[in-house]
Amino acid sequence: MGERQINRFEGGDLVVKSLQAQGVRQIFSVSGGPLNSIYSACATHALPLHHTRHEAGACFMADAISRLTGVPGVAAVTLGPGVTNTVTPALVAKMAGTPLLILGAQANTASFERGAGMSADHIPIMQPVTKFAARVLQTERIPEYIDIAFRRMWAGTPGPVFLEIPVNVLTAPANDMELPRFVRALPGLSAQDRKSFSAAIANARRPVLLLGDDVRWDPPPRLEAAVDRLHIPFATLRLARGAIDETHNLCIGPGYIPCNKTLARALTETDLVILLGHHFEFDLEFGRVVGPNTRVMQCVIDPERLGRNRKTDYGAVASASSFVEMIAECAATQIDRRWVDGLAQAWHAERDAQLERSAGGDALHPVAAIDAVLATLPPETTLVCSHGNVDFWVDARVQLRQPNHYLRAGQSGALGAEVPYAVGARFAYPNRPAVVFVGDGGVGFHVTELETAARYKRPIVIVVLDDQKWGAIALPQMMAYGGEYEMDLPARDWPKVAEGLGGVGAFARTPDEIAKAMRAALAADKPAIVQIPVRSALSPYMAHIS
Ligand SMILES: Cc1ncc(C[n+]2csc(CCOP(=O)(O)OP(=O)(O)O)c2C)c(N)n1
Ligand SMILES: [Mg+2]
Repeated sequence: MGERQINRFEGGDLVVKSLQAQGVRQIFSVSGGPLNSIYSACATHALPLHHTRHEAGACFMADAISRLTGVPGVAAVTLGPGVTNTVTPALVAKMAGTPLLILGAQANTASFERGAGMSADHIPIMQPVTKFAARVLQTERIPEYIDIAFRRMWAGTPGPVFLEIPVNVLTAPANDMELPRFVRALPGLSAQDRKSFSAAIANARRPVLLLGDDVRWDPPPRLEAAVDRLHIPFATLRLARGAIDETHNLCIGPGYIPCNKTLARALTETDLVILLGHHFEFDLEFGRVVGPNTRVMQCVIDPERLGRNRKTDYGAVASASSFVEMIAECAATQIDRRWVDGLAQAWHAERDAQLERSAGGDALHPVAAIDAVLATLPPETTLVCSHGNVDFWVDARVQLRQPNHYLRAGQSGALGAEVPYAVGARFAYPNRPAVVFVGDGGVGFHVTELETAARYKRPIVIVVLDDQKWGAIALPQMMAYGGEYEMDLPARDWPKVAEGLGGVGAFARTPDEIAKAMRAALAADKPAIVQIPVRSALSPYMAHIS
């Protein structure tokens, strides 16, 4: 980053210093003239600035920073099309419940309503895809607005916020001032709830614990010990993937019914579902499989999610950590250990059966390809997964050993987040490998961010699982309509694309070739693409929801 050439303090300095006061450690952008004040202030105040290839890429990278570090990521984008390019990542963050601050430029207020170049009416565009969208009209109020944005971002379920700052507000002279820092404070479980909840857990014979999103933003210190002591089977959902080591003997797999029959069975047979930091959402089939006489205990930080889609018998709006404190002190339980151990074994058998069924065939089955890739990865790897058919196989195969090492767009199911997420992961943790699983369709969305990875020396590895089609759409289409309509994607040379963008690449067709190609890619000091031809095999998830 170049050194600053001017000697004045203005709105852009207030933006950068306010972000730093809030704990922000870097900012993503695609260059835009009205943002020059912010760029110059980044140099003055040593806030690293990373320029990406597309505003969506910048926002997805910032979202990855939020998810992996817990400190909100920030993207600054130019006006008009710069802002509209952020609509999808804002929606993804809103649906996933991840914090993200998007700063949008705006034309000089003196030209409002005169048709200034590039200028658009951003607030009504951003309002439905954010939790808060506002315009800052006074330079001296920049720190206050950024503080409000942080408050709104963290209130209830976290999510994205948008601030628009006109260029004359950014470039007006300003005075340095004391800057606010928002600190999130969460309510604890009340004494009354502690008492009634622990009595219900002590009396349960077949409880199941589902660990969800709140656990990511408020990691409970003694979670694994509490689970061990009570011998409760658990599943991890979405942002809480890896909250406890998923190779643990009480883990019954990922918390998504469509790719986990064992979980569906557990929820049918349980007498107490403990839903921590989550609600009965789409991937839990809105709670429909939970028996009518099963009691539901739910603890969430956002009252809006309490009892949503399925009534709760024991409900609390409280922090995940205070809830885990309660279960850590629960009295001895009536737990049916045979049932619990049988569930964990059933999940292992379900996983093993996936592998057995994948044998043979010309091209590799996705499961064989995915397992071969996973076997090459160091434990500190950040894994990123897209949303095609092959990626639902990944979701079912991967066993996260630790929290905050898995990135997936989530509820929005958006293709396109995956490559920028991996680059963002490399900015969050420069020394951890970042590996993306993506189909031959999904890779086309933001593969150009591989160039950003090359430019900033953040060598990600993109694994393209290539079935030569839009498989997730094609396979169910064939089942429902007896044909495929424009679903084929011709064989393309993605390693060559990597080379053109400043990286390296290789094809791999067998487990041995995968091991070799992955080792080379992980050791390269450039970003890499490993392209693996796979056969088109409908994942249990897609089969279930189609
Ligand atoms: C932004 C966006 N556009 C379209 C879709 C719909 N969609 C879901 S999966 C899929 C096919 C993905 O193809 P590919 O990446 O090759 O993975 P495959 O399903 O073949 O394994 C499409 C088009 C989506 N999820 N997100
Ligand atoms: Mg495909």
